[in-house]
Amino acid sequence: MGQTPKSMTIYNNTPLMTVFRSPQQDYEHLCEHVQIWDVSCERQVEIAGGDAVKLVELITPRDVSKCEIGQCMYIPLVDENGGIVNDPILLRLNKEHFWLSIADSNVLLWVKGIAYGMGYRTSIQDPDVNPLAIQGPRSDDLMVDLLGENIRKLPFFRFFRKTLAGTSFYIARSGWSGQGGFEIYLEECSKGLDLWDCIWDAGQKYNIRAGCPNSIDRIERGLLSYGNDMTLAENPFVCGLDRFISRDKKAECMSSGALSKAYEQGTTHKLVYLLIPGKSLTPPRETWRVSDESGTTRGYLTSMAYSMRYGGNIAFATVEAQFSTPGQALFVEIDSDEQATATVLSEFRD
Ligand code: THG
Repeated sequence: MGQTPKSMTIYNNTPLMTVFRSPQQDYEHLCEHVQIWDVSCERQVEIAGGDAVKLVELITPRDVSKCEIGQCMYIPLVDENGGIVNDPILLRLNKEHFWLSIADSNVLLWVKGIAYGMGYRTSIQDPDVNPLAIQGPRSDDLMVDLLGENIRKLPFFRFFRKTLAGTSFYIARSGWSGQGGFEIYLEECSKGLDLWDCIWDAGQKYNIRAGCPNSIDRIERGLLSYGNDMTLAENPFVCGLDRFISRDKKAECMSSGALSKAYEQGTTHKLVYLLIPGKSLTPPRETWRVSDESGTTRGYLTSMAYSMRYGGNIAFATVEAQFSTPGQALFVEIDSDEQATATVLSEFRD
């Protein structure tokens, strides 16, 4: 049971719904009630074995030794040149057993190749795990009804094991929205429909709807989308991910040389948060140029949505660093004969 989506995309070779009613209607419902999202496209890359810690430390500039069993950690993966490979959530299931819950790029083969090349003792697989997100302000009430009062005490980015609808799973307080909620990592795929129906029925009293990551909500919340707001061509300093780079990390990391250099040199570009006041603009099919007063190209939009809260279109854009100061006026080239004025609200998360 549920509703029919209006549009979808493909993410990690898996369908992902993008709109159910309209971005605005989906957003309003998400901010007030509770939604159930099929986010099985968030594939898991399982890393286990004696060298699992070494391998995870090698591929991220974050200090993974601080990650406890039962904890999630947002760990940008960075290559030897400083480029961002993916931005997964790491789940530490056990001392030498991890899942990387990945964004849309091929991490499995990247990690397998590195482990083989390094001669590490690891087992790396794509387990049949399908995440399901429960998001929105009534998520806690709904999950308390289903799993008991102690779920309320689950801290952000922690998980524990629970059973529902005849299947056991990890449930974490996480999710790709600004409205709070949980993610269930379903391992028994055959139990998926029963689990969905069980949550759906209990959710009726909270006005539950089927939903999906919402563009307005995620841009307002400042959640970056891999492949759009950051790619292999950007390093974490460009994208405001500085706080996920440990400067005192003890373990070997393949990006540390490139990132130290990038830090000293400073970046030529910065990801910024832009406000484009006025009417709701249709998100571009092709990349929209960002220019200065003279019409010279200074960067590109990477994501955009219309936000009632901001009374205009909010966007991420990668622009030349000297144009990234808050208050900077810029122009978005919508068409050869149409321009919109824009203002830099802030450097992303700086
Ligand atoms: N959940 C799961 N897997 C995922 C995503 C998810 N894989 C793909 C994609 N989303 C990965 N990207 C992100 C980006 C941001 C966050 C989570 C996944 C996030 N960030 C918090 C923030 O920015 O406020 C907290 C980051 C922190 O401070 O540690 O939640 O959503 N399973």
